[in-house]
Amino acid sequence: MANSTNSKNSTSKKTIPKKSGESSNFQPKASKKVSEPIMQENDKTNNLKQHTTNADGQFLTTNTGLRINDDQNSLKAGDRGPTLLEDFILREKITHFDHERIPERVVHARGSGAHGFFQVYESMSKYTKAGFLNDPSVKTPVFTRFSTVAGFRGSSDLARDVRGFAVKFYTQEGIFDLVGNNMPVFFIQDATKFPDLIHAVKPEPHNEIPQAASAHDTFYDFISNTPEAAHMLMWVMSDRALPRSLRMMEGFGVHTFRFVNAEGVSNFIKFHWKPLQGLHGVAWDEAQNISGKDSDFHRRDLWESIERGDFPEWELGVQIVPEQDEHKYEFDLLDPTKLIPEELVPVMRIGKMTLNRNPDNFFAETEQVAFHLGHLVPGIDFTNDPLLQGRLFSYTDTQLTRLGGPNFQEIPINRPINPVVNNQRDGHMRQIINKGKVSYGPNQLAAGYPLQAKAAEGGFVSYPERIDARKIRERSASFFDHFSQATLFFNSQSEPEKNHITDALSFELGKVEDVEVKQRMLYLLKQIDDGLATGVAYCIGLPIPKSLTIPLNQSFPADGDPEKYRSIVKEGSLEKSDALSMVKSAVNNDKDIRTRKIAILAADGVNEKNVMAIIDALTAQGAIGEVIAPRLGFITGENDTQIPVYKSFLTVASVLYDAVYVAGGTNSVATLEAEPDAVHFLNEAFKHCKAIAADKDALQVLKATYFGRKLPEDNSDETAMMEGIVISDDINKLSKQFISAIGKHRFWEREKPR
Ligand code: HDE
Repeated sequence: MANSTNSKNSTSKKTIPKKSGESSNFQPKASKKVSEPIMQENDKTNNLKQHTTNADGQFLTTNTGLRINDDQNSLKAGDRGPTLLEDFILREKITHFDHERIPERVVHARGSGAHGFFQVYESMSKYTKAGFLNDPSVKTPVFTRFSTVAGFRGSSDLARDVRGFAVKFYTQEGIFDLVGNNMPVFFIQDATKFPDLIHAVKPEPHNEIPQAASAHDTFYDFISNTPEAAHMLMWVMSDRALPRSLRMMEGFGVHTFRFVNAEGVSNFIKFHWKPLQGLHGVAWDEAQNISGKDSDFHRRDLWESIERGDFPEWELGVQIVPEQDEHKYEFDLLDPTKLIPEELVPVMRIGKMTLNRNPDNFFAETEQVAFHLGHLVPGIDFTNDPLLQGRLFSYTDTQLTRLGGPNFQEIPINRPINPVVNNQRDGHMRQIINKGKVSYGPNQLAAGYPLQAKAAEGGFVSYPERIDARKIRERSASFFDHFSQATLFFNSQSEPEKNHITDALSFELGKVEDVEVKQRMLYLLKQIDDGLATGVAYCIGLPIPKSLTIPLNQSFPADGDPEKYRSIVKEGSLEKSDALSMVKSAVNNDKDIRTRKIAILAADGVNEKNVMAIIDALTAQGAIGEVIAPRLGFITGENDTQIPVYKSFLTVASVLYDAVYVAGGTNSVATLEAEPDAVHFLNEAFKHCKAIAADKDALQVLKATYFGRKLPEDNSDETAMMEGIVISDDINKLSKQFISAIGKHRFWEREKPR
């Protein structure tokens, strides 16, 4: 690794030439050895500490440090008189308040972040010289921000949408940002279409409706004229767009990047994040209800799990394609609407990220953090993916407005841990005090400092890719297969997952008002899968058109030949890829129920022994059991034990839980059976295919539900009444079976037969 100084007891040092006042040469001759500090996980936290403050034990002051005597009353001419302009304390306070808001991100406005660290498993020096990927003893601090794309800053977490997955690595060689999504492909192939895509998906400009939703005319008008979006559309209509938790979703770098090693050898790579909490989604009906019951559901879940010490973890994976294989596949590696199926190139898991600290201040950290693909370290480089290339412009540009000027890198969360030294100066809100009269290079007056670093000294050198080309506005013909991978994605899903996609499209197009747009969409869906198009056509009550008067693909120049831009359907080498299905992909710990939330329905007279036994059994598995009763406070068990109530039916709903247990006890059961909220709670849990357990004497509560009549009359020998519903008078047996049912996440086969 170039400039590696990371290993413990490291003696390796970076050489920085020493200033020589005598020298008339720009490159000083003498040199000084500077040993670099060993990088550790708390380095960024310590770095942030100098900017952190609190009011403990302190007097209230103005911004100039003047102690304030009265913060309750403004300065007036008499106690009933007008307020005086002289009141500089009032004016300072109000002025600051008036300017508290900054523009929200134009996309990815709603987000949640956390601190943590990344550690590589073993040196990747064979492929990359990036220091943080070379030394397994180094814990590189990270700040990660998850987001939705379309909604405003105050919108619901559970919108059907792509999720941003942006990681800032504070490495010893500078900041590396991996600014990805929870889906491995994107809607468009060229950056110039991004404003169109976002204008189409955002609330419609005349009435600003709908919020955080793609189910409207302008989005499908754009999509139905943009067949390159077909593959991404499948992902967004799948349950990937409805994560159970930010901790339970995958992440992807999307574009093809390069790793470059110390010898200058480059390999193409795709980045992946694999969640160790499992990979799970929720049902669409559930997502809509969560948005009403707790629109901070994902933010709260991330925050609470870190506070509890259940630190979320992801493994960083890479797919590596040697340079000579660039043209080996039927898709183009530079096309961001294509993925490399894991069956063709397996994902190598190379390290792990752990998020273990919540921000101290949402605005200062999560809101002000600025990501950018161009935050790069030696050993990682770009490809010519036209979407990636356009992003390289956008991310700095947007911060100038959002964060107010060119010094946004000086905001504490955005500062690297290693020194920043250059001749950039001044601008709004400059924080650093640069000494000396020299702010240019080359210079002689400052002996040439700051110096350019050679590659061996850690200087970044772009990969010298050979380019021999004409300057043209064109897409490569290798980008025109818009449907093969959309079909591959659809075919790779389990039956319930396919049904969810059909339902999602029926919902979305059901909300579209323009008939022509709907029909174009049906035509487009038919190119992906006949059954899918037929299913959606049936639900929205329209026929699939046989042909279109205006060609499907509108992404061609004014005097381009539409024939040339026709979508080509290529036969892929794969018919199915299990890794594309959340249900089928074998993600680590999927059976694990750690951090799952289980509702325990109870009322006065409950069988407290069983309540405690279930809570203990769940806690032993790392899950969380919460007692929910008709009112807050305490309920009294059948043996007079006082049991604290965590939430009442008024403040929570079944959609906020992963599974439900109904405890026995004559009076409790009678209350719950007659309590519409308790019955509704169970109905929803059943509808959303969740595990349900009940003590045998609580069976009558289940019988009061809409699915009660589906339960077998005689269950004398069986614990499992039907898939995912367990009942028993033996609490140990019940706990075991219930835990195994929760581990299966959902029982989708319960959904209506089609
Ligand atoms: Fe972004 N994107 N994007 N994007 N993006 C932004 O930058 C943009 C794209 C992604 O938590 C903005 O700082 C263009 C793909 C994430 O702060 C903006 C194009 C992927 C985040 C911007 C894309 C992403 C952003 C808005 C097409 C997945 C949130 C605020 C060429 C690989 C980062 C900001 C955070 C944010 C531009 C496409 C991911 C406007 C022009 C593809 C996770 O600069």
